[in-house]
Amino acid sequence: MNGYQIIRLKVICIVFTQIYCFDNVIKPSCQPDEEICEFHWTVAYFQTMTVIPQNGKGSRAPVENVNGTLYVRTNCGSLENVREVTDDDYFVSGDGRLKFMFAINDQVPGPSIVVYEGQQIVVHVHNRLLMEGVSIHWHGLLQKGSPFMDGVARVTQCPINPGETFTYRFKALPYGTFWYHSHLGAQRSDGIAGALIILKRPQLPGIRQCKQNGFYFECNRYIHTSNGELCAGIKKTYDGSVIGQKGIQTPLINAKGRFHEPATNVNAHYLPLETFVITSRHKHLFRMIGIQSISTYRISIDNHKMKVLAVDGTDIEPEETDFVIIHSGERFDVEVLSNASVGNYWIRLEDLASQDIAGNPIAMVVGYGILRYDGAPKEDPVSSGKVCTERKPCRVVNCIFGTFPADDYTSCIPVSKLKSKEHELETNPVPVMSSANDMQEFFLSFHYSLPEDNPSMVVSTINNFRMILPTSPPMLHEADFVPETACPKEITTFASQCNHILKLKLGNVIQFVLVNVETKGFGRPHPIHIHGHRFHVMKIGFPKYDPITGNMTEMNQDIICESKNCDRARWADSSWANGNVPGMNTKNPAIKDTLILPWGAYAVVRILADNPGYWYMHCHIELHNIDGMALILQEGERSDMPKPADDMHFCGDSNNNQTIKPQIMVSAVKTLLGDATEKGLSTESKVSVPSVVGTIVGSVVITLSLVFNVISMIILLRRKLYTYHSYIPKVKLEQYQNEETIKLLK
Ligand SMILES: [Cu+2]
Repeated sequence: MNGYQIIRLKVICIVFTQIYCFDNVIKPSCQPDEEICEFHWTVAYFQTMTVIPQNGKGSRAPVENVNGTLYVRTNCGSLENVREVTDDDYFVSGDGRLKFMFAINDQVPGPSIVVYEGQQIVVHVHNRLLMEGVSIHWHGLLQKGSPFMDGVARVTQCPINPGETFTYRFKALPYGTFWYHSHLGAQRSDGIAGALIILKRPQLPGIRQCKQNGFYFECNRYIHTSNGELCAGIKKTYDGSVIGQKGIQTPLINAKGRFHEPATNVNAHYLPLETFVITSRHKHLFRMIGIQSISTYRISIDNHKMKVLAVDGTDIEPEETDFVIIHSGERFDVEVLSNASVGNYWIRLEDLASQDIAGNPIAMVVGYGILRYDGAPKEDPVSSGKVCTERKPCRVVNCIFGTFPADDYTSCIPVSKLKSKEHELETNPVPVMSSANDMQEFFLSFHYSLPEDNPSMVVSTINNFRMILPTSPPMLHEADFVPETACPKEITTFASQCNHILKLKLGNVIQFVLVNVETKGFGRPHPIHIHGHRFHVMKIGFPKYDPITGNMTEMNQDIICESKNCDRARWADSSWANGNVPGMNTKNPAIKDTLILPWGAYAVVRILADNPGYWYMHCHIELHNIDGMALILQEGERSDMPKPADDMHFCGDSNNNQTIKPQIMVSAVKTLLGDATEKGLSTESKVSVPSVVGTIVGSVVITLSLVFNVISMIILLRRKLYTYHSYIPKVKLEQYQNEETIKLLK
């Protein structure tokens, strides 16, 4: 079918380790000459370690380990009726423990979208959950002209409620490695996420052409409860910042891993690991995507070096390295030359939590994948990890701190040292301000804070504001959004819970100074993500470290903080204002959409305000985002922004609308009905004289109010003051308004 793509599951597997038939080789979803690439998705509940019946019908059956062999339990009440798992069985193993998750089309990772630059992506998302709403964000896509398709529930759209279908339509721009994920709760790391690869057009001259599209390499972590449940705070990394979480967490590649219990040293060796089969003496591209909720992974491949070619979808001058660190939301395109002996090699994902809370060294949790040369036996590798010595030190790209301990013999290449390719800067030049009048500078401090109503706990904030999402999406309003709860102007001791909105003037150069001066004991790196833009990483100002231990000893002093957590800040040297910060790379900085902000550091990033819309900006650690470490950028006036699609419906506090809209009447009727119900007017079991009288009175009130509303609208229509908003669902009109009203509105 033209322009229509059906995802097909490959159900024939060759080896045991490929029981879950996620094909890690990237293949285009549509042909280059097709204009539209269309997908149909259903979001539903999902369980790992359960087999989907081979004919696709009927109940799932649990998969269990019996003495190192996997069995399908065909009878839920008994272990007697079992059969061995075969290559035809399709199941998601996770780390071997059953877990209740979410999934799109029963796939984890979610179905991949692989399109060509400029194609229109159409995704119909049907929510078959029973209780939860969902929305899908297309991480890294600019959404120019389509900000209402950005997929942030309560910012750019209403959640897609159970039973509803929402259609996303947007251009596949720019090219590169991107991904998509749910933007509600912890659904992202609990299953609703996948790769979105935009391929360069084959005929583009002068830029890197991929002979192969590469492999999916989607990193996630697996915990045995919801990713929204655990508390942070019992493990630390080299600089002393807190990066661990309680509980078992298995790093996964493409949803595969092996549960390891340190206390008993039990390793689930019988489970499949993601295996990348490569040919010898070729270059192979791995598109690494950080789906994980909170963990920071250091990735390496035994006996192989890596060459980083792109960060967050943007080409950089290649950087050879032994390790790449990836945090939540980031992507790295990495090239590997297969120049080792034919064999199997471990791919390692090390969780960088290296110390307990007291600072004592602990073994890092490691997840594994397999790099298998064509012709090598289908068995686990026996290779050894990297050894870094004084004579042969290692390199790591994208540090979460400034330096490793001296005896690690590892040097950091921070993102601020990476250089963009020239063609990237031609299409996305470094924003430069001509005067102080065409720039805005915002200091944003990411930290934990105490809420006034419960000072015994900490909450996640930016500038001491804990983001409360609006009840109605600003992107769907006709006029400028008025915060339902405005943030205070003065510095407050406790966190303020409010709609944190920053207004950007269209055409301005925007310089964000991201600050992380968290109190010792709470400090941790935050991966900061901006929607609707790719920013230039002008500078990262690191703190001071102990060169022997790597511990952070003094926060960076370039910034003066007006409060303990830098909620109001300025440059220590006033001559640095107006964009004159020394040490910035103004020539060829890396361009990203998600950046690790190390503890004790600041980062200077720039965008050009050229994309009118409401854009979310937040820490990409799932718990921090849920907890309020977020804000909304209002870019331009509402009149500068595109109008929402016709079929987008409205939700939330309609009183915020500054034009008269049908929802106001809907709300009024709902309120009246609600009041009547509360007073027992419609409760059958409470029939009494007063209630009968109340029912009559209530009915009269409702009838009069409906008549009043109809008359009001007729008057308003005649005065041409009434605006009909086509994105209000008809079902609401039909449900709450009489025929005459509907006729008038049509
Ligand atoms: Cu964070």
